[in-house]
Amino acid sequence: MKKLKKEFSIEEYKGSTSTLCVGCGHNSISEHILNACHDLNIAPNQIAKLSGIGCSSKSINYFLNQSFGINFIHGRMPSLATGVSLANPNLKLIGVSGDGDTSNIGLASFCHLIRRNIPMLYIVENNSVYGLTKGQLSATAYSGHINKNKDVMTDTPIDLCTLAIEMGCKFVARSFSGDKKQMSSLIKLALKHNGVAFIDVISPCIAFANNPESKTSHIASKKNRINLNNIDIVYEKEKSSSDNLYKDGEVLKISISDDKTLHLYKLSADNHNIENPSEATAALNKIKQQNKIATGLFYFISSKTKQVSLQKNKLFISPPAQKLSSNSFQSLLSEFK
Ligand SMILES: Cc1ncc(C[n+]2csc(CCOP(=O)(O)OP(=O)(O)O)c2C)c(N)n1
Ligand code: SF4
Ligand SMILES: [Mg+2]
Repeated sequence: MKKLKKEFSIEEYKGSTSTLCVGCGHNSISEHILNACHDLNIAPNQIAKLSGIGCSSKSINYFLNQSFGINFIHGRMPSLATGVSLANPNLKLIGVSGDGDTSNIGLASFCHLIRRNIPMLYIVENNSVYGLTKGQLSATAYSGHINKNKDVMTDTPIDLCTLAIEMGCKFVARSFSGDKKQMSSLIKLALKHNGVAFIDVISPCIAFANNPESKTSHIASKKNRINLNNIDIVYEKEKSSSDNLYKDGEVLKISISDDKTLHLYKLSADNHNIENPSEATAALNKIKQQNKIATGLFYFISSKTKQVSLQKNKLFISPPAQKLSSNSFQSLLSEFK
């Protein structure tokens, strides 16, 4: 992708020092997010980071310290995002959630966010366990997955990607926390998308799900992964740096704005058409039946204009709040102590 003249240094995108376990996949994802924002030259004060509860949700503290940030209640980040989007539609929203936060306690909120197509990047840092509360299995754990505590997943797992496609999400992808190149391209494309851009990221929990029987350990995630495609965002007048990289596959070109085109490189010629939701779902199910994990951009419909489907006339919009003085704010807070 074309190098933009940077207005902000990389330091201005950094966050606090991570308190997560060393080697946790979530730490790598924080790095990918901050690097993508720096590459795209987005002003840090034009970004709002939103999350729920969990190690993954804590991670918004470890990037973009100069951006707005709210750590909300468990599973309700989508509701928060809906409110923030209405209050200030000009902010870029980055939501970070966990598999438990999204697929268990917050499943309904997730579905409604997609129905409303709130413009935001929605990342699930998926380790198939509740890391923060010591590794219980979450609803995304693959069939037969066993965590460190030797709990076995016997229930039907929820695949957040097929669910997102079914709910009408027009940007659905999966990647692996250790794949810097793919994560970088997906996040950059997602930050330009006018609607929910959902990325399910396999992010190994080294404390509770990195055992040999785990399907999302560092080793298993790499071994079981089938990557369907790679993407590149290309300026119209520029020749793609990776034009000849994937000689065996097809290249699909999708216009994403007046001057940019998405180049999608299929890694096998018979891989599905990413603009067809039924083909995308069928491809994911086929790979799941092989006990493998599909990654790549699964479904994408370019939307050049904002398409928020929130029916503003049906919502009660309160008049602008009066700004409280510092003293009044302190006295209000003291009432709740
Ligand atoms: C209403 C409510 N129920 C349960 C909890 C306890 N709790 C905190 S985090 C968490 C699960 C987090 O798992 P996940 O979203 O996968 O994040 P991870 O820690 O794995 O990154 C649970 C059950 C809570 N904080 N609030
Ligand atoms: S417990 Fe797991 S998810 Fe939480 S910080 Fe440690 S490795 Fe990451
Ligand atoms: Mg988890």
